[in-house]
Parts: sequence; C-alpha cells; structure tokens
Amino acid sequence: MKPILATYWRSSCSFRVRIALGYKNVAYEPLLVNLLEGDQKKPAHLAKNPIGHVPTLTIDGVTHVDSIAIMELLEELYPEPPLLPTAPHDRARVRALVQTIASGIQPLQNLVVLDRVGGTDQEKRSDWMKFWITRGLSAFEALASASGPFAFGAAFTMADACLVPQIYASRRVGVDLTPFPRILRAEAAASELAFVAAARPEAQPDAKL
Ligand SMILES: N[C@@H](CCC(=O)N[C@@H](CS)C(=O)NCC(=O)O)C(=O)O
Repeated sequence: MKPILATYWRSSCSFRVRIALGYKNVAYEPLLVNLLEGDQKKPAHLAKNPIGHVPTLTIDGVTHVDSIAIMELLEELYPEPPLLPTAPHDRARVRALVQTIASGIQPLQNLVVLDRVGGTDQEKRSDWMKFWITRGLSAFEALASASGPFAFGAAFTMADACLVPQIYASRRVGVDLTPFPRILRAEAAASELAFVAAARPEAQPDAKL
C-alpha cells in the first residue's frame, strides 16, 4: 500500500514533505486537508494529528506527524539519495539551516498565530509575517553556502526542501528578497529539479489557481 500524505497545497510543511518524497522517489496518495475550511480541526484529522496541523504521513501502517520528523524518517528508511551530508558537523549545520526556517519562521506564520495576533487586520498580519520572515531569512543567508548552488553547497539537502516552500510563502506576503542572494541562488537551483516542480503548490490536486 502506498504511503498516504495528509496535505494542503499551500502548506509549506506539506510542501517540504512532498519534495522529500519526490527526491526519494517514494510514490504516495494525497489526502487533501483544506486548512481554510477547517478540515484540520475535524475529529478524523485530530485523531492522527492532535495539534491540528498538516502534514501527516502514514507509511508502513504507521502514522507520523511533523514534517522534519517525517523527513528524518524518510532519510532512515530510504538513505539514497541522501537529504543530509555524511560528516557529523555538516549534518548539524544542515539541521541548523532547517531549524532556522522550521522553528524560527514557519510557526510564526501559521493561521492560528495570525488569527491571534492580527485578527482580521490584514496589515497587522502582513507586517507580523514580513518581520519574522525577514529576520529568519537574514540568519539563513548568513549561514548558507557562499559557493552554492544549493543552500549547503554542491548537493541538494533537507535545507533546500525547507527553503523552497519558505520562499514561496515569503513571496505571497511580498517580502523583499533582494538582500538574500545566496537564498535566491539556492532556490533557483532547486526549482530546476523535476521533483521540486512536481511538489509545488500549483501542481497539487487541491490547487485553486
Ligand atoms: N512542526 C510542524 C508544523 C506544522 C504546521 O504548522 N502546519 C501548518 C501548515 S504549514 C498547519 O497545518 N496550520 C494549520 C493552522 O494554522 O490552522 C511540522 O513541521 O509539520
């Protein structure tokens, strides 16, 4: 049985896992969860993901939550091609790039957070997101590889799987990306890869274009 991915087209966390599954060449069935219609708060979804988030991946009959834990699991189940380098210090540096986005930016742009801090005030919501995204991307830029083409250097890693969705989300809110040449270079390199293109929001069955 194919793995089942509970996903929403515009969710950056779902997008990360779609990229990782494609990179590892693991076919899956999408289970569409409409975040704008509140599907994530329904009992059937909460039974799998108690905090009410996507993604959720059911694989080998086991259901997993959290995109980073899922990517780490995929790395262990399917070591080739690798999402992490081999040397321990390099692995830690890639994981730090991952966390700059996964802990330092993404949680702050969640709908549940925006509702609490901004309510229906669109300008407040937008200012909040722009501030946290710019702060996090500035750190990512400083930590990223100077030579590229990818975020950590010559090879695609988990850091790129997190970066591409974050840049998609950043463009949607109009963040100025011009101060981040390493990030733009890494995003351009990753975007040329077929599995990244296939994972893009616009290519998903629930995309509303
Ligand atoms: N740490 C979790 C975070 C998951 C998460 O925040 N997902 C967002 C979409 S990217 C979500 O489901 N938000 C629903 C909401 O805010 O109601 C992960 O990496 O999977």
